[in-house]
Amino acid sequence: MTQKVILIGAPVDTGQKRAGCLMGPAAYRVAGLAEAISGLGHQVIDRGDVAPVAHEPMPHPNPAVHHLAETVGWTEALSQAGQAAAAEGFPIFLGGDHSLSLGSVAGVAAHAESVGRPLFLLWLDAHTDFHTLQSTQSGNLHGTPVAYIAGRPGFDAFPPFPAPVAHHRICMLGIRSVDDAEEAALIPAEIEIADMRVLDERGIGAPLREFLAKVRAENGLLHVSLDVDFLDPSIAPAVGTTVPGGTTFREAHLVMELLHESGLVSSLDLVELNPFLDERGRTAELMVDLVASLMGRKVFDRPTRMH
Ligand code: 4U7
Ligand code: MN
Ligand code: MN
Ligand code: MN
Repeated sequence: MTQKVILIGAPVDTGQKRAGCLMGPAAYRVAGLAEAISGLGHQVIDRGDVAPVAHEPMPHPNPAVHHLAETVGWTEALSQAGQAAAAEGFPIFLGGDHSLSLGSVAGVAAHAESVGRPLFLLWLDAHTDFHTLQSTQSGNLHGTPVAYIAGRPGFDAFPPFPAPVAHHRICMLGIRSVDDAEEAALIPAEIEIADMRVLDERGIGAPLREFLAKVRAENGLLHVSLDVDFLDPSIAPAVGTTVPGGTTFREAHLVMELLHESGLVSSLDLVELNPFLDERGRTAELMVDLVASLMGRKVFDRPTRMH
């Protein structure tokens, strides 16, 4: 299927403390993201970079929390851009750190609600990003988006999340770093967590196929959030939060190929790329190649097989 792909630059750098993610959108453009997608026959529109809504500083009872006002401003701006783009085509958000997903997913959730379809979320990450503003110890808001999306309390400074995503509609792959407070909140939740131990034992295809079957059964929209640290740092060094033991080149491509075959993905975040930490652009190029697989590039162009 030919898509109308809308690129939305989100140079967000305030959700963590290591400067550089603001160069992410530029690095994806230099690495040829638009050309890779249009080369597969899709239409590509680059909307340029979004700017955050300005706010006065917002103090928070948790003294670790930083850049709250900036993050709220990004959330508002990206939610608006995301809702409009989702109504028109297939948005790809070029990050920017993972706090951008507070806004991108709010936008696509508002769109899903307006068309009366349930939103599903596939979180490809080393981390669960399930902190509330009360529970985060680092105060880095890139560790909080899934909590906001799932409707956890404590996000009073933010716009109310439109139609929070039900736990059974969330799946996480690649997880290998979970803080105690996140674990305590996740244990009773029915969020599907295929951590690295599960992927070692079952492979990455089986849990993903199970989740895709759920999306299909409910005629859902599917948002995919790809954090660079989903990948093993040996192949993707350009990220501030490296965690050893990540997914391999082929595991990551297989995820993208299965997602393409499913035809279910409706929006995508590319987050946490820090080009300042890259080696000759290799991480940016790998991310572009993964997007190409998601958009239909094949190793060998055999007729699609279902398993
Ligand atoms: B990312 C962390 F403590 N949990 O809260 C935190 F381990 O978007 C990391 O997934 C969060 O990269 C990582 O700071 C956020 C930490
Ligand atoms: Mn993340
Ligand atoms: Mn992460
Ligand atoms: Mn639940």
